[in-house]
Amino acid sequence: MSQLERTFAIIKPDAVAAGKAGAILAHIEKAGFTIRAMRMETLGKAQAEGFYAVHKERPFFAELIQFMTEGPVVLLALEAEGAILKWREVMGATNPEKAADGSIRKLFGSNIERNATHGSDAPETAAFELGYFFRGYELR
Ligand code: 3AN
Repeated sequence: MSQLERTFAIIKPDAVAAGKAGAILAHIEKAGFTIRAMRMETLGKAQAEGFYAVHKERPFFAELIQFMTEGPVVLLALEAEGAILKWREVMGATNPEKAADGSIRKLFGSNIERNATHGSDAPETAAFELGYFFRGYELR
């Protein structure tokens, strides 16, 4: 039996700066997610580095941190049955060129780095990422 689940999402600086946050939120709700928590802020360097700590050895790490701190993002807790996998599908592949037609990254992403949205990739990362940005009382 499928179960209600929560995942963590970010509308990244490229999409917010392009004025696409509203369209992406509409897409999220149309896809059947409930928005359980939401906040807009500009991430600091240490905050972004902590969030992406698993990628710190990757060659693109410094560039990724620069990008993620360049302007405001929208932080989201999304709920649905099978939310983690479902949100990965709705977003599409990391590289917008390879993302399925109609997916958020295909519609709103520019390249593999500036790809409009983030989504947790597993239950453990969803728990870490939700807890990293939201307080317990915000997630009731
Ligand atoms: P996803 O966000 O689809 O889980 P990850 O976890 O491989 O993808 O990458 C995390 C983030 O790092 C991506 N959302 C993207 O912004 C950036 N990224 C991934 N691969 C590259 C790359 N080859 N060059 C630049 N940035 C990248």
